[in-house]
Amino acid sequence: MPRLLHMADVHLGARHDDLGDAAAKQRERQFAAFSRAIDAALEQRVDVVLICGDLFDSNAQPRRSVERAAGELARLAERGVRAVLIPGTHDCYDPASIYRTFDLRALAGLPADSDLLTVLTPDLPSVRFGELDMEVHGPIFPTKSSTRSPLEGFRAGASGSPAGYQVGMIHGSLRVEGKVTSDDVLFTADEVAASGLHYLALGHWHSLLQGRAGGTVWAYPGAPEPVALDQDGAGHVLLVTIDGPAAAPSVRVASLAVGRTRFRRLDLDAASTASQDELCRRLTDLADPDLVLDVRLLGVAPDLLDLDTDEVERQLRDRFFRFRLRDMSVAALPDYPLPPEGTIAGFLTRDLRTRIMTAETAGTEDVAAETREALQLLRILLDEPKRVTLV
Ligand SMILES: [Mn+2]
Repeated sequence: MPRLLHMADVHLGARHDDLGDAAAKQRERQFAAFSRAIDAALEQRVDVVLICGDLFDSNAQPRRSVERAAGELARLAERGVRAVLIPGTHDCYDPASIYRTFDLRALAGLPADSDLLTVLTPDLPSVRFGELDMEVHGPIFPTKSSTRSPLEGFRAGASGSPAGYQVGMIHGSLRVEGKVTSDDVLFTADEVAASGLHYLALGHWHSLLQGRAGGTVWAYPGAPEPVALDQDGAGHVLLVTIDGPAAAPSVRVASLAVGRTRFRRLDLDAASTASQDELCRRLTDLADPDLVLDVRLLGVAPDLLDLDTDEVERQLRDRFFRFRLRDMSVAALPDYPLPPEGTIAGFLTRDLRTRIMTAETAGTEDVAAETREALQLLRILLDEPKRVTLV
């Protein structure tokens, strides 16, 4: 009964150009998640760890970073846990591949013939662990992308080797009609169903997803720690248990959380927001250095709510791992007596109101919101011109 820990898309050494000063911090968080994944493998006493591509964010990494990663893999080897890696798209097996430049097995202190650490390549597309009655296949291309499916003509167990548990590793996209139709490496559910694999360990998508095609269970664990801040399905590795006779085993997949970053989307009603200060106080109560908080202000904003979202973001930035505020509220319609008809103000107010109603009826909400704002601005210009600065 082999037990596997499946991870992918760790992206060690990611540059995070968009994060500025926080980039180094995020790289350390990613390494820490990798380290926790190794801890989890040891705690769970798995037999094999599968790393399905993009362990490194690029093929150009300093030697000390590769040594540090190899040090983590050595912790598995010391306890007799095997690891199998495949190159991905970021660390692809092109002529400059990090897996050609560095010998991970040697860096992990293992002899050249050790089966404790294996990098699958076009020259070594599969490895067999007799003790576990298991074969691991990695149909790898020597290029970043391919027009051919990695599963084209593939059939596990057809190589004449003794049958056993059949596991595949691919870094690429499962074709989903209408959703995923082009990518660097693409394969179909039909090909998965015909693969003869019992479990297909996938990488490339950064959020957790699993499914079944024919007799094959497939899963993407997602990134152990989010690589970009919109990857709210990231933060996991998978524990895979293959049970029963090798001819028709059952496969169980469970996720383990290893990432620290958490995500929360919060929709607030603008109508119940008294002032910017009050909003800041309310959000400060949620302060958490591991939280990515994405706030949307919706509904109808009171006339007197004067909000500077950039300023709120500046004030709250240090209280969260990442904080974003989007003001998607619309301005209130006038609830005061309209200026008399026949005056310019009266004509403009009525004209704008009609346009708002027309836009709302037609469902063009962006036009309606913009016109509401124009109407609100008109009222302020007429009543409190000193509040308005024209730039
Ligand atoms: Mn990736």
